[in-house]
Amino acid sequence: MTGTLVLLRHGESEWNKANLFTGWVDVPLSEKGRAEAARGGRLLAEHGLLPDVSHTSLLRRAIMTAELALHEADRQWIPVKRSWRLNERHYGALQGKDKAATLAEYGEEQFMTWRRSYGTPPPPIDPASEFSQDGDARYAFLPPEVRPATECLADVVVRMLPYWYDAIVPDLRAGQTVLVAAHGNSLRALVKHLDGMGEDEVVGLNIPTGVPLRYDLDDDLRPTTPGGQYLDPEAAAAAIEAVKNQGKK
Ligand code: DG2
Repeated sequence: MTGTLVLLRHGESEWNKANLFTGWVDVPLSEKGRAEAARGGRLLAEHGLLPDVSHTSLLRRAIMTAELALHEADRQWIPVKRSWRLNERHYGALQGKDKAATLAEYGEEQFMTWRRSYGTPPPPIDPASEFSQDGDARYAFLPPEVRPATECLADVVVRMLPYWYDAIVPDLRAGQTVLVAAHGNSLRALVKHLDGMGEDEVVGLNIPTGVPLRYDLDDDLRPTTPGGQYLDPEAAAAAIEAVKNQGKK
């Protein structure tokens, strides 16, 4: 029997709060984000959705979210696997930039193309930028041609899917409840794949911070409920609106 998949975008980070493009910059959770992560864990416990294994990115906002949620659900002891393939989309030269200032400077169309288009990446980051990950020890194992300097969502799908098939699917096939704690855009890439969404459709998809999204999958790994089920649909709807409107404050 195929196990249950639970997707969890990390709680609000310090840079979500400050309205800055983050990408691969390794920022911590805000206090609100820590509370969101803990609440996510309580929701898991309340719904009897107790993870057997957890997968995160290499970024502390996802790592901490999984830890806080699992602590709250009394499952801090389960195995944790981490991969750069679950990292947030690399936001290129936008990393560290203010979303509202970027919107004002480039206009709504360009801003939304960079944020949500499937195939257009932002300009690449200058390796000398303080927000570049060049020289970051955690990516030293990646050959230079694989290490991104910017990514569009299509690029994220390509680098995320091998991890889905090689690491997450085997856990699901073993009948486990699998928690994937990751990011707005790496989860958009996964949801696009799971729900078989078209490139135009995924433009309108936003993932809220800190609300677990449950997917039950059939033997062909297709969702039995398309779009999955948020454990707190009201909180998810409010948080989705907040993500949509980023840059407009
Ligand atoms: C946000 C997503 O990523 O931003 O990189 O700024 O989920 O890791 O906080 P996250 C970022 P948007 O694409 O929604 O602007």
